[in-house]
Amino acid sequence: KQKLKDTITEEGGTDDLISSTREAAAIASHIKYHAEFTPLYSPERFELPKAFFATAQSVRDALIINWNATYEYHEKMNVKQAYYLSMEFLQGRALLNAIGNLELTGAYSEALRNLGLNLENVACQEPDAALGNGGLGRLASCFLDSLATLNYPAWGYGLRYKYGLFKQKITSDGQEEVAENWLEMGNPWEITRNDVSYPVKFYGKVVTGSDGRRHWTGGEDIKAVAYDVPIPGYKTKTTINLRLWSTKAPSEDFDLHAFNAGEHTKACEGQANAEKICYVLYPGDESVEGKILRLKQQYTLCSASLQDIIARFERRSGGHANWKDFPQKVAVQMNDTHPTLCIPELMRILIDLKGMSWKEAWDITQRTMAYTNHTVLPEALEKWSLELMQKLLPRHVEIIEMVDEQLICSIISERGTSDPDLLEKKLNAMRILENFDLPASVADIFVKPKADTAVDLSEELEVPDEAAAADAEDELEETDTQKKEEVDQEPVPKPPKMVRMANLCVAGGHAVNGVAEIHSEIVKDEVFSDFYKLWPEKFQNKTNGVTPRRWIRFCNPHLSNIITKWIGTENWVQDTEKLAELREFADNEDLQAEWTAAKRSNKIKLVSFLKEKTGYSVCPDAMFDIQVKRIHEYKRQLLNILGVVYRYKKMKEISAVERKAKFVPRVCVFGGKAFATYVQAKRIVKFITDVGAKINHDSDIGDLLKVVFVPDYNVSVAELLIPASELSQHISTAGMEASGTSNMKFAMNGCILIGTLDGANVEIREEVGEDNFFLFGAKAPEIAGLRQERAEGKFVPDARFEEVKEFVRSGVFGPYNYDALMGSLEGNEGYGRADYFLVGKDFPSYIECQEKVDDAYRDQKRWTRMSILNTAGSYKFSSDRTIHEYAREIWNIEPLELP
Ligand code: 4GP
Repeated sequence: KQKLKDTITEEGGTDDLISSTREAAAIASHIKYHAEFTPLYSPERFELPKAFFATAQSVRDALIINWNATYEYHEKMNVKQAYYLSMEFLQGRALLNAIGNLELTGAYSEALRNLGLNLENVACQEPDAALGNGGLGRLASCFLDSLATLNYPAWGYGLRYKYGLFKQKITSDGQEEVAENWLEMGNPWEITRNDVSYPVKFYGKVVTGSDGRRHWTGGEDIKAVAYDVPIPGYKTKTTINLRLWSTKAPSEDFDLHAFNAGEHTKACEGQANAEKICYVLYPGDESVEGKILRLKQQYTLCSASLQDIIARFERRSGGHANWKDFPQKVAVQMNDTHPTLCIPELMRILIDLKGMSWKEAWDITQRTMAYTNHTVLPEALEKWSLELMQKLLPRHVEIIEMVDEQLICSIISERGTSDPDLLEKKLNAMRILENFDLPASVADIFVKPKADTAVDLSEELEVPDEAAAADAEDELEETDTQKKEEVDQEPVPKPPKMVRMANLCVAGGHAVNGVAEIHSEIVKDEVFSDFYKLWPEKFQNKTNGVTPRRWIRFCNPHLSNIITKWIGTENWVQDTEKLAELREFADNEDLQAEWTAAKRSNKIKLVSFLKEKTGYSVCPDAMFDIQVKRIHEYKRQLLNILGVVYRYKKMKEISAVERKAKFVPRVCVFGGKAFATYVQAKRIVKFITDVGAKINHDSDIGDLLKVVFVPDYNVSVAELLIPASELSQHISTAGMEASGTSNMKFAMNGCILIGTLDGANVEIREEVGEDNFFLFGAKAPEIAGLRQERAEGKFVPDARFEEVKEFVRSGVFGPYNYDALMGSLEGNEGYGRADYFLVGKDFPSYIECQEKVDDAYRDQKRWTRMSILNTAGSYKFSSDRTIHEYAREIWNIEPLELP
């Protein structure tokens, strides 16, 4: 009886007891069947790893039924379908999510109990599918969940990396990266599709055939093989597909003669070459080999996916494809610039293989493609060396050159040629090809006039760069010959010719969107301001969202049940607007008591996790203050840890009694990975762990302050940390964080944010109310001026900032040399840009804001009210809302529910 009651509590629903018992019994026998017939482990032992595989296999069977039904129905109805192309999908674990979406959590829990196991322990066996790096990849995964839940005809396409994002180990030297072999024990969620594969070509040459078309021939061919991952929607049969490509050599590539002659490595070369394309996400690209590999990855994703999409389009058209209809049947979303090659690839297929004219092909391409920008960091706006691209993808470069030329014509016709300087500036900013002479056809109509007279431009035909060079020659003749010799001896090297992928995306698609309101404004006004003037109709905002299934319902069942009870329905999991109804109970003492109890139980769970992973014991009564995200200077983990150091220093300066009275006990948790070659980010990790090692062992401090760096932060760690968090930090330099999505997850779980007016923080604050958000720091429009001031040496640092740096330098935190870190905050010689991320500027307002946080936390009633209002105000940040917006405003697709 008790077991059945527990089942009901876990499901939060009112399942019929008898049918649920039957269901559990059926599931248990299904699991046992797989334990016996899926020979992953010794058949005698039914231990946790084996139990996980057997359980997953049984869930997969259920998914496959829905997945096939969805596919068949979409095929039959032949409706427009959206394709989300992304180099990253940060899926995390699938088991609890799948059974949750299938509404089988209670039944599985009971089935496993009947087999003597606990569902949570079984679920922990699953390795995270970490085919992503950060927010962009996790967003893609949230979108898949929403697309399925909302019954949209849509698929994801990505790459099946053999190794996930690295495993992060924390040693006395800081972060160490270890390969993450997530597929080692097999992946129960994927379906190998040896029947679905496409050739992908690299290198070779382009010739004009007797049919007048361009033919790309020779070179190196590999094969992209599909691996399908069913993605179930919540409370719906719709189960969509995430198709991941893996690369192989065509079978004829195996050199049997060489092998038999003992040349084993040579014989397998083709295979090794092909397979390495899908080894890792973002292989190091310092070397030419690394660059080639990345470009090969991008092209594999684009080429295989488009071939697949086109094959489906043709099949669904019953062999009478009307290509003009293609954009009415297909929408392709490019998640950041990594899938940009889709644009020239679609053009190539349409022109060279389907025989279309440039104009027709361009119209179809533009109407099909759309691009999402996820960052304003200039270093992240991809550029590829033209030379390299020309070797690897010669036909695509021809097409890109034509797109560039076409773009130049659009710019010229829009701007006119009356102000050539301005025009030249525009062209330099907007062209797809960088450091490139103007094409001859355009040089005919564009001429840079001498001086400032408005000459008739159409008369002069010289290419501007050459004209400039000639001017330089004239000048030289007037100066002394010695100088000329100097110049002759040391010609200024020409900057390399590059292809700007983002510009190609903007030109080749019909929509460009940012991921939060403030970011979309920056995209329009700064990143692509010239394009915005040219094509304002292309630019949109789509504020990010997160799936409430994974990010509250399943990761925080305790709080979810309370919400269901107070709102009176569980529908809020699909219709998050209902969360706003919690507002009216924010002061209710009963709700407050339940709310606090849920938070406490989540904190207690985290306490044991932290102990297990780091050895540190922390007190669940302290405030849990968490910052988890990729380690990056703009995200300013450094500001956070310097704030902690300042707090520690102040604690040490007073007596134990005063200390207790003045400070609220805190556990400061950090987590996140630094990109392997990002030296400064790795120094930050080292610094945080050193500070933790010192403070956590200081007996004066005890439970008043603890600093814990959680190693190997990933999706499943986030699922544990977020529900337990009370304060979370989103403190990027204003204007630099495109949106953030963990801020949404934290708010949803009743956590209060401290943050700058950046990314989605702005909108979160609007929704949860100013009083329920701790705001500090410079605002986005002030940043440029502040940087200028900083660079000119006019910045006067706050005494507290100087004090904290001095303290760090005094060696309290160990022998490691922090000069490079502290120096970056000052712009000392050799440390580059002076505090580009404005840590020094924001430090005083940050620590003052942290004092307000302490005050608020002392009043637990007020804090709990703030916490409830954060959950209530998070309703807007469901990825269901975001996906509806993409579907309506970019893709033009409709939901299609299975009968
Ligand atoms: C991230 C942004 O940094 C983050 O603000 C945003 O929420 C997320 O994309 C999803 O839109 N960018 C990346 C990246 O992950 O690699 O550029």
